[in-house]
Amino acid sequence: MQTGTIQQSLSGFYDIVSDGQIHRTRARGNFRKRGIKPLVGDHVEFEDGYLLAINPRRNQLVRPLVANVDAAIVVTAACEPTFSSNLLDRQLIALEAQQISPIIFFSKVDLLADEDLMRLQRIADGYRRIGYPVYFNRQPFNKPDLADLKSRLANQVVTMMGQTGAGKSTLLNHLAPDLDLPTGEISQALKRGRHTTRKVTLLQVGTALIADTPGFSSYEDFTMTKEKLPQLFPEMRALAPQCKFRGCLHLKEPGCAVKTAVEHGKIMPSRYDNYVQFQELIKNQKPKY
Ligand SMILES: Nc1nc2c(ncn2[C@@H]2O[C@H](COP(=O)(O)OP(=O)(O)OP(=O)(O)O)[C@@H](O)[C@H]2O)c(=O)[nH]1
Ligand SMILES: [Mg+2]
Ligand SMILES: [Zn+2]
Repeated sequence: MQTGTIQQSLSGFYDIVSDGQIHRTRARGNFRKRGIKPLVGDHVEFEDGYLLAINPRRNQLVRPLVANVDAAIVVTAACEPTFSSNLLDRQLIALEAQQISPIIFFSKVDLLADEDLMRLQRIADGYRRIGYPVYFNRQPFNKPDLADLKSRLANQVVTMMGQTGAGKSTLLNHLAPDLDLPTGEISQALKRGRHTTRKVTLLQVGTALIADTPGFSSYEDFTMTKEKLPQLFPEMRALAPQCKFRGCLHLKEPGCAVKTAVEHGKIMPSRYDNYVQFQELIKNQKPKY
């Protein structure tokens, strides 16, 4: 029996990395019977070309479909496609819910018009104040940023995350030029709604394992409860003990420290607006059986 990590899956086969070598395996039939799908990132046991067992997962994302990651690089286009704080916050809470550390990487800052640069810079600073590592630089893929990012990722399992065309594969190519991953044409990808990257694949980048992933055009993951949601916003989580009521949802309650912080400009209005919208979405969700 050998152990390893699933690197990619293609049409019923699972490639497993074990001691730097790749082994192509098939899943034993009873996984499907039990409704278990092996995922990229799974720690597994295998023997003679058969995947035999999956170890319990530390965490698991639905989009991208990947398991057991420490951190995620949320590649966020400053433009082309237009920046959306709502889409960014949806991804951040999905990561927070799985205890995956988000790293926000703004792409295409070089394409911003002068008048938009200041606005986006303020937004980037806002996320930095929350405590997230944020990369925002008008010189795309400059050496200091790449070196800083690489050292941050050392020895970690990481996933790329973000919209189609945001620049996930492009960033990976800058981190490790040998990868030579295919990248898309900006305008073309958006028009056809096509993904350049088609499947999740774990790649060795220095001492890190990083999953390149297909992008998405929208992001919906509201499986958390309304009580859990405020805990997925670090700046609200920090203030909640100062709210008058325990379990304050920061909506209509009096004496709410979060609402006061929004009024005083200490919490980004966009974050609070998105929070309120997400609460609404959770409330209106059809119950799943
Ligand atoms: N000017 C500029 N172009 C960028 C930047 N980042 C990415 N691009 C371009 O954006 C296009 C799309 O990049 P990709 O790396 O293919 O995007 P992706 O996120 O991997 O897309 P999917 O694989 O479809 O999910 C390519 O033409 C890149 O050259 C950037 O910072 N500045
Ligand atoms: Mg790609
Ligand atoms: Zn409150």
